[in-house]
Amino acid sequence: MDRESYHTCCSLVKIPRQSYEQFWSSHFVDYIDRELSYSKFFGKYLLPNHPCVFSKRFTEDWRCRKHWVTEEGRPHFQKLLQEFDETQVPVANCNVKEYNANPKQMMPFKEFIHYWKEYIQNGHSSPKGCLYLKDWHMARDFPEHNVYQTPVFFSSDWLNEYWDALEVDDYRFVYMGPKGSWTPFHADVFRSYSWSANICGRKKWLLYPPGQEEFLKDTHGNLTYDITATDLRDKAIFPYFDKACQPLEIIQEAGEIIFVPSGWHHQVYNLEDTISINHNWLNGCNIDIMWQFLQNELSAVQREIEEWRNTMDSWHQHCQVIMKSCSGIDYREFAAFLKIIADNRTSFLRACPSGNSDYPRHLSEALSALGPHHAAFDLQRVAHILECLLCNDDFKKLDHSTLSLQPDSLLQQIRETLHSTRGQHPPYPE
Ligand SMILES: O=C(O)CCC(=O)C(=O)O
Ligand SMILES: [Fe+2]
Repeated sequence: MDRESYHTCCSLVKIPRQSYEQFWSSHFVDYIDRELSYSKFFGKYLLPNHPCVFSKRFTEDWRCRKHWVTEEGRPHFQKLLQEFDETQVPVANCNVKEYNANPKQMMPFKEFIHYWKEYIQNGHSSPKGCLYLKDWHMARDFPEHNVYQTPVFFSSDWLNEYWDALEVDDYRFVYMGPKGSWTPFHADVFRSYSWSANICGRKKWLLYPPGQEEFLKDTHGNLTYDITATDLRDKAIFPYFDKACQPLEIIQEAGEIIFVPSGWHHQVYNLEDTISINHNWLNGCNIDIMWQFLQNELSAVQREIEEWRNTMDSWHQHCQVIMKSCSGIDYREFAAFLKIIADNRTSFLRACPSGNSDYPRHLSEALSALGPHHAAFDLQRVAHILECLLCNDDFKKLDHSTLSLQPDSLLQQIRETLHSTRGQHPPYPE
């Protein structure tokens, strides 16, 4: 990120995002077919939270685009079997609905491929239903494979940076599904962004901008499972459906990458036998959306167990436990997450320009490629969210003794870092 973009972005991030109605009336989804600077992507799509599609030239040199695909552009079952054979992979059944998702089971990769071949031979049908290999942590299971590179546009990725640091999880996935497999209506984990690249095959995406989901809930407040279901038109079940806008429909071809913005609900169909790489990610541009999501999740839990509020001393802690089990994160972990992101940028800025830092090579490469202005932007954003946390009544009520650094000390540390390294980046615009 250059000096000028840093200034623009720091100013832009302070004003509310443009309403999506304006986006609707003025935009088709941009198709990016030429070189695009990171700063342009940042200012035009990331910050405003608008979708776009990158052409296949952005995945042309990925190894999986050659190795996993036949000359005819179909999944190369033989090569895939050689690589992954007995590996256990998660497989969903698209024909079975369980709590607004499809139940998954683990099976050997070769069993899934055997099923897929039979499914094709049988005219894309099977008594077993339509199985979809999804959310497979292939990059984590096979770190030496290096079959694709995350494009620089998506490299400011706090979510995977944090989970990599804990060494327990990540949000980098491979999806493989026959024609007809699909993913029900949802928004992504913690309201993160996603990017998704088709290695082969085609997908149809139906996207709704944030806020529209309120019209797509039934009388009990449950989100529809299938946005094309006929019962949406039944006013007794979905009273607000007629207020919803038409979804944005995007057909994604082989090799193309779609950028799915934060909090946009979507439903996805494989129009052909399709393999894709999908990452969930978030950063300084949508961390406010994640923070809003966490507050909404906590409010929902609080409403649910409101009747016990005055009878339990540990009611607030209890709400956090429930929130963590339902949403995967609580306020304490959110603060720990912000600390790791801040610490990495602090040591990066303090080590600049000599560049000696002791975090993993790919992280140091990503921070160096994005540069000191970006690290400063990130620190400003962490500081802003810490200020919000410190003012939050629910956060104040929690026991902070287990945090390795108190949020107010972290905030102070960030301010000092930004001050002492200001030679590397201009001051934050007032
Ligand atoms: O490709 C799919 O089936 C779903 C992908 C998705 O939901 C995502 O990348 O966010
Ligand atoms: Fe998604």
